[in-house]
Amino acid sequence: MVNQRVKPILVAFTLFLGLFAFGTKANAAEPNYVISTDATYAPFDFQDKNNEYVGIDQDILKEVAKRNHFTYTLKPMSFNAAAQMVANGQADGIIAGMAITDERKQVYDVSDSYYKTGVAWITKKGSKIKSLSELKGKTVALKSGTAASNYGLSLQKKYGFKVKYFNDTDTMYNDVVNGNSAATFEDMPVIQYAIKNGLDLEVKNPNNPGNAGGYGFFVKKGQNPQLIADFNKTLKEMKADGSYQKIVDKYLKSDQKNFTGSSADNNSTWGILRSNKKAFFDGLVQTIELTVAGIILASLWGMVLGLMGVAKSKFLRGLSTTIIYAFRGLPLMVLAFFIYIGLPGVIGTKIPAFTAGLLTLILNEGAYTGAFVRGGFEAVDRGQMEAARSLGLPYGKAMSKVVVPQGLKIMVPSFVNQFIITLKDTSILSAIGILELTQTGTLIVARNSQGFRVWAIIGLIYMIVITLLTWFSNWLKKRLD
Ligand code: ASN
Repeated sequence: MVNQRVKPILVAFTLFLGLFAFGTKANAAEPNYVISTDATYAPFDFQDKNNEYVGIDQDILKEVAKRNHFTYTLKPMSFNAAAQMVANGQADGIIAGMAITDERKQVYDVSDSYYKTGVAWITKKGSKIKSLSELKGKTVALKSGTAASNYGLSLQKKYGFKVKYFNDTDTMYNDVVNGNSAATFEDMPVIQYAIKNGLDLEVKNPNNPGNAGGYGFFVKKGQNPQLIADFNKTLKEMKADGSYQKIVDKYLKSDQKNFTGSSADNNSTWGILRSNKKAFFDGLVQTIELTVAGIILASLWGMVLGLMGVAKSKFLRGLSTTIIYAFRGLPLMVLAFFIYIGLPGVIGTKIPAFTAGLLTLILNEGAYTGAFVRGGFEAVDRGQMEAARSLGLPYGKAMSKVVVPQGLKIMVPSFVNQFIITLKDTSILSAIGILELTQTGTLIVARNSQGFRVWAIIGLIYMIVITLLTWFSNWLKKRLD
């Protein structure tokens, strides 16, 4: 009986997911590549005042695509996740101020070098620390998965410092500026650009960068040789015809303000709101889409799990307990990375970020929902079921007419609670590059360094949405009563 009730829900659920999975753009005549990038890595990859991705990398990539007649979908996120996307086949290539190293050549095919780099070690401006040995016992900030972080780690034993990891360069810099970390390691051209634009840090080895080398464009080993060939060919042409130098000059010879916007736009809450209204709005829409779809589908899935949990069949009850146990136990971010970055390497198909995010929400929030739904049904006095059965109602009828309605009433507060948690949990999905509210905030702060104002605005938007959601839930509750 439970099975029969569950079946249509499962079918609808599968269809819905299928729509998301296959709803991505069909290939036009020109090939479309997925290219991942570091969302905050000026002057190579960053968002400008119009919330467009710009930078030396981005301009070169645009030119390569134009001259070789392909289009691409850009996936900006943290560097570490962006690189893993290519290694696992989720993206075709990565351009992210990524240093060419021997270890990386084992995993990726790489283009010719397009920019000179090397690792700098950095302290706060005016810091008394003069040599690496003075870092003994102190904390050094590193960015996960980068060549600079590997370089830092290779010195750790010798100099005896502790390390702390960050996902993006700006947060890492800020940890040193605020005095929480004593030093950091980052690529020379990247830190020099930030210092030139007013960051309060100091490079200790300006003439002596570690692991000097170059930046390249990377694809997964053995895949997309055409992309590498196109990149190399166009890079040569661009160096010869002067367009490469023009791009470099555009970013290095002009004030960063040209890209970040005026101080009126950046130095007041109102200015930030006004100049980023489209980005805030788009982020909010993405958050709401994820929340609404997540709430509906996770509730359905949770109901299925809950009903299975009180079914007559021992097998179904066991299955429900196992699923709830597994998905309640997994941290949301681990699940998101597993689905988005891990799974495609095994199943051989790309999963769009939104689908991966939604699936994460369904599995995680659905497990919590399943647990309280099961509990709610169990809380309905056993006597109710017995009474219904003794009146001659078959099990299924007794369930749907007597137990379920009473159980649902008990569950309403838990549902409301879970809706709010789902909304807040969408922020964790920023880690897989979904441009929802939190990721929108990260990108804006990377540009204007106005952490306090931007996070206050983002926090306020969440509070407003949560208030609306609570009102709606209360209204629903009254109607159910
Ligand atoms: N420069 C870094 C690396 O080569 C990449 C990055 O942080 N965007 O590992």
